[in-house]
Amino acid sequence: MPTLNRRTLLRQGGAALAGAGLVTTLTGRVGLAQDVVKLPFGNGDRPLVSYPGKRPLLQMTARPPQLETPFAVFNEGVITPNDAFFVRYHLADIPLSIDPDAFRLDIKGKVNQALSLSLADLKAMDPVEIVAVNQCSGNSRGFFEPRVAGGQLANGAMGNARWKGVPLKAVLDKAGVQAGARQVSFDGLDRGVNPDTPDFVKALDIDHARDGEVMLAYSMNGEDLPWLNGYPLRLVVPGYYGTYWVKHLNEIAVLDTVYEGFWMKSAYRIPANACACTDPGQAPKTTVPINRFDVRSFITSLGDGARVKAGAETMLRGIAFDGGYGITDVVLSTDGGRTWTAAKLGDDLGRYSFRAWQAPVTLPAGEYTLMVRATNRIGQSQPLQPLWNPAGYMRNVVETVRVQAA
Ligand SMILES: Nc1nc2c(c(=O)[nH]1)N[C@H]1C(S)=C(S)[C@@H](COP(=O)(O)O)O[C@H]1N2
Ligand SMILES: [Mo]
Repeated sequence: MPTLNRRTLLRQGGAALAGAGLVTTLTGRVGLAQDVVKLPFGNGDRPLVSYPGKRPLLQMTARPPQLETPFAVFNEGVITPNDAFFVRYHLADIPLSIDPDAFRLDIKGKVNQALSLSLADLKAMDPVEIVAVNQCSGNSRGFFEPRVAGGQLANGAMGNARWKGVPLKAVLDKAGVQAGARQVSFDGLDRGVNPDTPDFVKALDIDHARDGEVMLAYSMNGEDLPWLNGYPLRLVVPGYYGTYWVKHLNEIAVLDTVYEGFWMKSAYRIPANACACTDPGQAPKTTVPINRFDVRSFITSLGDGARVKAGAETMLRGIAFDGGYGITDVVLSTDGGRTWTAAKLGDDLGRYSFRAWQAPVTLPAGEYTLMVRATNRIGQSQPLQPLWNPAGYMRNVVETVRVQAA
């Protein structure tokens, strides 16, 4: 339904600065929900709502905006269009206007020279580009059995884009990291409405922060970052869950301690074991911060319940990705996992990107359980039975699509 609060919020945010000219605001209306998508789990009704800069997406919450990409988008190509890219926020006080000329990224803490960099300063540095998947830790959480608390997402809290910006390392080197540095923390312009809500701040170990791949991105698929994806600057942490990809990034601090804020110490932690799992219903004894993606693959060309022409060749298509080792194999089963055949991989856009795959199948009349399973360069693959953890993170069971050939 129309989100009255949200619309008023947008109007006020825009009106306060209308005419200022130099200020970029989140303008446009939140569209009326035209349709409702039914996700295949309890309480799965999601209105399709269009936000500024976005085509209609599945709205999980309005305050803050949390939007999921309709799954059919992933069959259109391996790059997710900016207007279809999912949106996730924790805190309701998101920035509604930013002056790109006045915007500064501050770098402080255990550095020789604190810096305050403008967008122009950042854009004057040597740019780098990388194609990388951003995926929420809780992507697919709605499929957990037994159910778990948290955003009930289907498989659309992921996307793949070409990010452009400067290596975080280059900026840290400019500031001069001091001996004894252990972590780097990242904060953006959003806040909680209630002052007691912990600010969304994330941290990376110093070696990770300086690996040359972690990026301060100002562009996505050749355009400015969409507002709701972190305009004007966000962290890109290739191969790592989206929680680290801090949006509207304006403050970086080099620390000689391990950062202990809520979003690192209490939230976004996984069981400290090889499967990141527990017995259903059990809490883990020890936890570590969530980190790299596990391996996933999807059939995108057919949805559950689809019909194909019996006896004719059907080209099955889909995507696969992992935490950055690179997908080496995708196999497909049409008999519920008894036998598997290799799919053909599409163009390699780099080890952090979605990798397209395709496989021709010819199915005599009948019902079929299609399954897809990917393996990466270090031999990691996907479990045939779903793994469970209380936060509903890292789902990567082999996906199943039931189809009928007639
Ligand atoms: N400033 C800020 N950055 C943030 C968050 C947030 O709440 N605030 N959420 C994180 C989480 S959990 C995810 S999954 C990604 C989602 O990125 P997107 O909204 O661009 O798709 O943003 C991350 N960056
Ligand atoms: Mo997330």
